[in-house]
Amino acid sequence: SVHTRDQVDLPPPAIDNRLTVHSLWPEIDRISTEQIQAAFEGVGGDIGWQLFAEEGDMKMYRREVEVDGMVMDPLKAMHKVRGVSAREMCHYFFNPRYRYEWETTLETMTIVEEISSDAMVFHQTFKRIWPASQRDALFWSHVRSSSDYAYAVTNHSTTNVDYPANTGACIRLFVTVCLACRSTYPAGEQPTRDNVTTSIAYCSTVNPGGWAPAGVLRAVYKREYPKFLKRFTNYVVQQCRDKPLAM
Ligand code: 16C
Repeated sequence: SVHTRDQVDLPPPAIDNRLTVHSLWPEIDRISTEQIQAAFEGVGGDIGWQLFAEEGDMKMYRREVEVDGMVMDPLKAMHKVRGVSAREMCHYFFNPRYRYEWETTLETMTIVEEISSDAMVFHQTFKRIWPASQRDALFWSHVRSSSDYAYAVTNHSTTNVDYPANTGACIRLFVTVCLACRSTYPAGEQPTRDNVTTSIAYCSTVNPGGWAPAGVLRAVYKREYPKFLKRFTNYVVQQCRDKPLAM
């Protein structure tokens, strides 16, 4: 019926065997483990995270990093969402079926390889930011359960002979993204849509891959990252309404 989400579609609770025999597995495992650990770390300490956007439970921090005049500011966002689980959040972030519904920076998305139920390779082109050239990206995406009621999706740039960089109109950018989520509910109760809360940590580092004006780039991400996280979380809440909670 229209009210049931395919259980088979949801991120699997354990790593798919087909992924562990793939040539990308050692890299996927290492980078995912590192990214998930870093995502769950706080923003205190001397690393120097600066708050640049705040709205309700959502807080966004960045560090200003330039390499040869190119902006590569790491971003870290924290949010809390009620009524949806970590697994559901990651399901909608990972599964390409929903991507055009929440991702507003996309021009095109191509599935390059379906590695397993929990890993894929994507090619994406993005809307052009004037006056820079249009960008594209080629990255693997992996969803996993990291502990009880915690799931995460890691996206990281890769290469593929069929998708060479910088041959057409686009400049290839490089991305490392991690959406790490953890759900909690009151001790002694069963989890339900009414009592579950999911904490979200979203970390992103984008290397523009070639010249782009620093001022324009910082103005764009200051607007686009909050827009993305609000839109994506609202989208998941809407999608999950009237569906059984999947922990
Ligand atoms: O994580 C997000 N989306 C995932 C699924 O698509 C995936 C994507 C990662 C790509 C992130 C890079 C996006 C570059 C977009 C450039 C065009 C923006 C157009 C804006 C509208 C005019 O992990 C959610 C991603 C949310 C992205 C927010 C925008 C970040 C901009 C960062 C600066 C990019 C440098 C581009 C150099 C011209």
